[in-house]
Amino acid sequence: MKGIISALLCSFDEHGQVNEKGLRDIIRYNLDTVQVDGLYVNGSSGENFLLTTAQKKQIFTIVKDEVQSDVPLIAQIGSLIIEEAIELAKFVTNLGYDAISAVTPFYYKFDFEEIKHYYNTILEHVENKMIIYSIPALTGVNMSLDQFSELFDNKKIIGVKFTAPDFYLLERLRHRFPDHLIYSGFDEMLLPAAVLNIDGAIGSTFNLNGKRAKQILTLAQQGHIMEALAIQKETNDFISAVLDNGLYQTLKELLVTQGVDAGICRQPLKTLTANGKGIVLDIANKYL
Ligand code: NGF
Repeated sequence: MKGIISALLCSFDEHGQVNEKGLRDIIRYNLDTVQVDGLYVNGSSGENFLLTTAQKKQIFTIVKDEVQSDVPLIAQIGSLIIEEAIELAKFVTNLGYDAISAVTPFYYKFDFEEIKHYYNTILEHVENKMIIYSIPALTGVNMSLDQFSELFDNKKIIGVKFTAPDFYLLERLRHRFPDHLIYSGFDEMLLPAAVLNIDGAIGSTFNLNGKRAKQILTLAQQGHIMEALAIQKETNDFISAVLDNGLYQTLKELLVTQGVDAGICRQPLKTLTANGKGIVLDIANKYL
């Protein structure tokens, strides 16, 4: 489960329903064209926190059916409703997902004991491996090195998806846990994370830009930092254009320019205006 892992986008129709054909198209584009090393399903990029339980299960099922065992699959099952997290953890484990991942519980200001209880409770119910999903900018949950260490005492917790710009903490994590899987989560910061010897990266922009990301990771691992930096610069020109136009909407519309039926986002995420779609064409012409 190392390398460049796409945080999979999902295709929705104008009624907010999963467009199965579109989702299969997105998966095929990731596997056949971008050639990513794995898929992270129902994360932020999959609009997970806007989905019903039935839709989450539908997506997990379609992805496994399309991918089979071609690349590793990680299922994000985290939920504020712990029963839902457990139900989804069991569901994807039965489907044959290689690992589960769960966002740190958010909204209420949970203390660390509560966060630890959340992970350990999910894992009591399921025979699978867990990747913690740490994204403080969206959850408000910051964990210290010692707190990660306490979570890692549970042997089923095998790694972390680290979506934070804290390279001191990332270096300390790598140093203290050489055998845990550490994935970076900010695609625009892949190079500095790669220099710190991460195992891989999980990100939204890899749905389109995964080949450049793979080059950055590989070059950094080989010590060719300035060459990697040139590709990170080009990547960041691409990412900043995408972010300025609306992250998930623009990524989906970019897929549409490549012949992928990527659909639109679920409400309350906006749909692109005609002007926004024009910008997408410019981005596609320049970077794809
Ligand atoms: O989309 C976000 C929200 N972060 C993703 C990634 O860390 C998480 C990142 O790729 C993710 O994609 C998922 O859970 O599905 C950014 O989109 C990217 O670096 C652009 O900022 O922060």
